[in-house]
Amino acid sequence: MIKEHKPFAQPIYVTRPILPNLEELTEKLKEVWESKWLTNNGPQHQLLEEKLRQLLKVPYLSLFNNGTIALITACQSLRLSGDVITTPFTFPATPHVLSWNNIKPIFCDIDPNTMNIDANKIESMITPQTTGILAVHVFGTPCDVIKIQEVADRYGLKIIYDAAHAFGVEIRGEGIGNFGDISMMSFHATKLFHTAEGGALTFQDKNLKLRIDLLKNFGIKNEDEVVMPGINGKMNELQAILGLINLNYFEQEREKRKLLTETYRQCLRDVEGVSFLDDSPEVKSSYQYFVIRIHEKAFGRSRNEVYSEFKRYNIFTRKYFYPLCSDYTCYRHLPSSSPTNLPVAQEVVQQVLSLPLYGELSVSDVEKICDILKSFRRKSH
Ligand code: T4K
Repeated sequence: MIKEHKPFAQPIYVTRPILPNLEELTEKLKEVWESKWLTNNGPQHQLLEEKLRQLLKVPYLSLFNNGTIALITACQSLRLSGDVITTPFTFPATPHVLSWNNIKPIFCDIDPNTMNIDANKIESMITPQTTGILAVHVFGTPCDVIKIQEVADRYGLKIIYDAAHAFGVEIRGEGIGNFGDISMMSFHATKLFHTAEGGALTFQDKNLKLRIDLLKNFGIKNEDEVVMPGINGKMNELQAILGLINLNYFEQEREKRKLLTETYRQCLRDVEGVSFLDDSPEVKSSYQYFVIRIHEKAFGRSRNEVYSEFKRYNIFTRKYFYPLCSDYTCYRHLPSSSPTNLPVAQEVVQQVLSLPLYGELSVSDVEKICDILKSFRRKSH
């Protein structure tokens, strides 16, 4: 007999931010109040920058007011122009930062397993106009960084990684921010580690640090010189203290999410028509999202039906990242947006569903979500 499930009493969202103890925050706020220094490379900003640099095991790091401005600045700092090859399966910010730099996004199909840009297909998209690759470690799963580097080296292309979801990810002990020319991490409230809004660029090159820090502060070198057309990308002191405090909480949050992810996998492993990625032994994960794919034929219900049905139980999953960026009105006219160029992405985008994942959930909440999901399944006759 199928057990009837009651809806959750409170809405269950796809994610919830870690929130520090208010007294702890007030203590830090007092420090900022006393200093009367609120932004423009203040002491809290400097401290957070250094702490993150060490934590993420990168030689250079620059903080930003959000991840999108950080990515826009990354393109500027590498002087990208013309065409840049990217993935259609991502958040709107990824192709938009190219447009804001007058660069044409060229959409390349994705890998059917990782859902990241298919490194084997990048080469066929390269033309004389191509200046770089903007790849995304989608849901925190690392791209094929070795193959992408090989292609980039062969054609003299720059690589930017959108590592918005990959805070604290390591590949064989190496911080993910060390691959490519620049990586961007987002510290938005929905991320494992956050500063409400915020982000950072990580990179290897000392000269890039100077250039990026100028670019994020209007290009002001000193009181007498403005040396380039910069932007206002500065993280303020209030964001920085939130980050400094959240550094004390995020590892605990990651551990909780790991446990919940393992629970999801255990409960859903044998459900026909549902698939998901397992951890790789070489990768330390961010547990940023738990994403399943619904295979309509085998599950008997479509992803859209599952998404709607969940709402009846007060569960608000997300169809990250539907629609494909190549289907947005601003990009669908591009030749690379043609569905025939992106068959894998077109299929995957109809299957994906991000299930709730955050430390406040209990193991039994996750078990209940899985039981509810299983109850949606229609067996074929
Ligand atoms: N590249 C990639 C690959 C990205 O995913 C993102 C951002 C970026 C670049 C750009 O980085 P930022 O410029 O944002 O730093 C959210 C986030 O706003 C966005 O940062 C994130 N990716 C994206 C995947 O998710 P929405 O439109 O889905 O957010 P929203 O408001 O619907 O929130 C989702 C759920 O989170 C809510 O249902 C409840 C919960 N929530 C949200 C907020 C804002 C909270 O509990 N508290 C909160 O304060 O985009």
